[in-house]
Amino acid sequence: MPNYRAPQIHSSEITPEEVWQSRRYWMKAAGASVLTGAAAGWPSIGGAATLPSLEATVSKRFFTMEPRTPEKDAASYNNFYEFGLDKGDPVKHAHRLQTSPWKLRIEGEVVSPKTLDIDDIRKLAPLEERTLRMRCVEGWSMVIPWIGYSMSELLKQVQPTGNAKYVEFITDVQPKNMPGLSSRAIQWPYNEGLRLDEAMHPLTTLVLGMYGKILPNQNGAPVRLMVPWKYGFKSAKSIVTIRLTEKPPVSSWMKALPSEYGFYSNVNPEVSHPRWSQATERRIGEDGVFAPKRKTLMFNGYGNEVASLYTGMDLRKNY
Ligand SMILES: Nc1nc2c(c(=O)[nH]1)N[C@H]1C(S)=C(S)[C@@H](COP(=O)(O)O)O[C@H]1N2
Ligand SMILES: [Mo]
Repeated sequence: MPNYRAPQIHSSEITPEEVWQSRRYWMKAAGASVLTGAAAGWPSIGGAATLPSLEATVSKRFFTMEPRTPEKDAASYNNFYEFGLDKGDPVKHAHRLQTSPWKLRIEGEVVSPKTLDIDDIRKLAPLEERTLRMRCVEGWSMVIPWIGYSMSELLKQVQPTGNAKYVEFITDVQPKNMPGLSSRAIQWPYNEGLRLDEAMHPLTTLVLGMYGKILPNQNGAPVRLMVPWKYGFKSAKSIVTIRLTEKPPVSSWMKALPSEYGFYSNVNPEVSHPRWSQATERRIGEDGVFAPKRKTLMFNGYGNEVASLYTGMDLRKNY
């Protein structure tokens, strides 16, 4: 049942598309299983063909009453620096990403390292549709119906050793296909890290699809991470290696701008980025440029679930 308190939404803010989306949502919640995809397709973006459907059960635990971000916004306003620095670059260039065959290697401090292909990953646990908020450190947010399952399902399979304290996520590098690699803004491959208990938290999701279909390339096909209580950059796209380690991994963003990006990167309206406030956000597809900004919630509104991970920690120091 709805366990996330949604900020009040005025009916005047809800567009017909969102009304339709939420009606569709309730119908699905009643019917439990979804197979959307082609039937619900949007006009193709960047000439991309409609993506194959991905069947999933609507999660009763991970959803929100807030309207979903229109699919076309979620699939065309992106950060994926491997394909360029502008929000419109990934949708323009990510069709060049080679997603098949794809191998995901899970290694490091584990009893049984594994190399899985996408079929193995899809079959590893039942796929769920989880509608989660995503808050980018730049001050915008979205509500996206992701398809996947808890990262813990995957990590259990490889059995972390007693030395495993952290998990590193490493993105693919395809020099011929990624025009953004010429930028020296960050070090490639793009990498991110979590503490093992954060990675094992049920909200930490291994994502294979969104909006009833497999992931569009620009959203991190064929497999990405989604950690909804942290800033969006923690959710690495197009992952090829998951490495369990004893020492905290140093992410691309920590290397590039250590005073701005720390290891934790929990959404926290009380701790400003050195160059801007994090107190408010603009919901893409809903809040116009002139609309009053909405308040950002501690842990992006997932505090009931995750605050206990940080008991006793100074979240100003551990930013
Ligand atoms: N490999 C890789 N993963 C990445 C990024 C990136 O540039 N490269 N950008 C991050 C940032 S800053 C955000 S906000 C989210 C955006 O995800 P979306 O485009 O699916 O909304 O992806 C994250 N994952
Ligand atoms: Mo971001």
